[in-house]
Amino acid sequence: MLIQRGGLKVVAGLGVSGVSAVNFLVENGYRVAVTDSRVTPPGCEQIPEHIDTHFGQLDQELLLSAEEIILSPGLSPQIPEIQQAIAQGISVVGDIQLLRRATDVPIIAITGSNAKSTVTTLMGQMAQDAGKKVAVGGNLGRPALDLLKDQPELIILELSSFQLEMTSNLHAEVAIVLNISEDHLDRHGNMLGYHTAKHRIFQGVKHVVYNRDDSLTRPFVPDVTPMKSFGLTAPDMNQYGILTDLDGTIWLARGRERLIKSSDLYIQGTHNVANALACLAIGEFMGLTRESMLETLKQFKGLAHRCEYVNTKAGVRYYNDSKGTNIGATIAAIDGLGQAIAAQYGKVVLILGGQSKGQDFSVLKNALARYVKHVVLIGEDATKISSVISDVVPVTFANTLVEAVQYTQQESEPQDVVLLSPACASFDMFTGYVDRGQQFVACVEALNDDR
Ligand code: UMA
Ligand code: ADP
Repeated sequence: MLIQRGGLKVVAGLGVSGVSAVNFLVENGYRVAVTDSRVTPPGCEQIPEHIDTHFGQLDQELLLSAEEIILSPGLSPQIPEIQQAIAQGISVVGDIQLLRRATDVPIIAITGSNAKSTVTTLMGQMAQDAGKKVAVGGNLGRPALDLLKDQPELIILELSSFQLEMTSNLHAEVAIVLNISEDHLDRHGNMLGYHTAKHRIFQGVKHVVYNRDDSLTRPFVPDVTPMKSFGLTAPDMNQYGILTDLDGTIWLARGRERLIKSSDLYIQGTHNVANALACLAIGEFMGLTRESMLETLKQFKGLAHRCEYVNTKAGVRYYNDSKGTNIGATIAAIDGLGQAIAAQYGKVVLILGGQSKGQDFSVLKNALARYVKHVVLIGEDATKISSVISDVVPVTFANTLVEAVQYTQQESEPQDVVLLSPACASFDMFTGYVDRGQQFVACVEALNDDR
């Protein structure tokens, strides 16, 4: 029997991270109650039966009786129930804060508007291949507190702006903001709010990696904090970047030293070169051997639905980038694939559209004009998007994804690639980006192999 510790911990919002927080607190002898606005919140069957639960709405009285509130990343701290608790001096934290308090194990902390999951997974693979006992999770899916069960010597976390908003003094061994472009402004109010949340990752950081192509990623930390940069330019001494031979061969490089050809990476596209460079810089701070990291880069196959090669039909290659849910991601996909096929005079035929989340699509025009020969639009904001882009690229409307894929076959020739990278949320037509990607793959597989 554990001794009860301290006052009441109230977990606000169940779901995957709420369940892990409840179970962690119970196992550590705290008095715990849970509240969630949903009548049957996900995971309610995964917490001990004796726990006091208040479902159907957030219970204000319970929240005000807490010594501390553990807030789900799915709930904004700005909601009145939480603001009232804060006004009464009650501490409000997230699951990442509980993790930091619970362990001294070094944390590698990764955030950004795009590429978080890819870089976190690749970094985890590099650490594992180099012989580290590593646990990988956070926003990636496996909740942070569950990672302690592995008794790791190293924790690698993908962190969202929602999680960082609730985290102070993370004291990460290495922290990185990969890139910053518009996203989640509905939650953070404006870019400043979003940027401020992301940069909380650097509080107390021991080593920093930043993206020198994106000035918003560089933190203001004490001068003594060791820093490394990565970028898609020739690197200064001890920094990571690219060097290009006269014959056009691109090398990932550290200073003047050529490390690996970009064509030897399994994951392709310029954005993935940036992702690989970020991992090499983080890995150097972690003391991973270079040979081992380069070997991992040759093997790592990337994640599903991120610029993933699907199949070749009638000589045309099809790519699934269903996780391209904002304009920043779609630009990276178009530029990455577009540059790769430009030498053979190939162009991109793009499927775009869905719920546009109020983004400014004029930002896409440069990439469209340069690399895209035709756009097939789907989803509820198709007309709105067309009105912004149709002066730079021919546009066709499709009612279904099946229809869209058939149009792309008509519009493409063997040197071209077809890319699904919608720059939009999917919930108007699909259950999520995974469903959208799987349906795209099925449509491609169903195409005739000849014209
Ligand atoms: N919700 C309610 N009432 C509540 C609590 C939550 O309606 O009382 C709703 C919220 O509107 C929210 C939704 O439930 O949108 C999801 O919250 P959840 O409780 O289901 O969340 P978890 O299952 O705990 O998942 C969370 C992260 N979800 C969010 O940040 C929204 C997961 O990231 C993360 O993998 C998981 O913790 C483990 O750490 C997902 C995500 O979409 C993948 N993240 C965003 C992103 O990547 O863009 C930030
Ligand atoms: P996140 O976890 O931040 O959403 P993912 O690794 O899941 O990141 O990738 C999301 C989207 O971003 C995908 O469409 C992917 O192709 C794109 N992407 C990957 N790397 C980059 C990058 N370096 N810059 C911009 N977009 C990228």
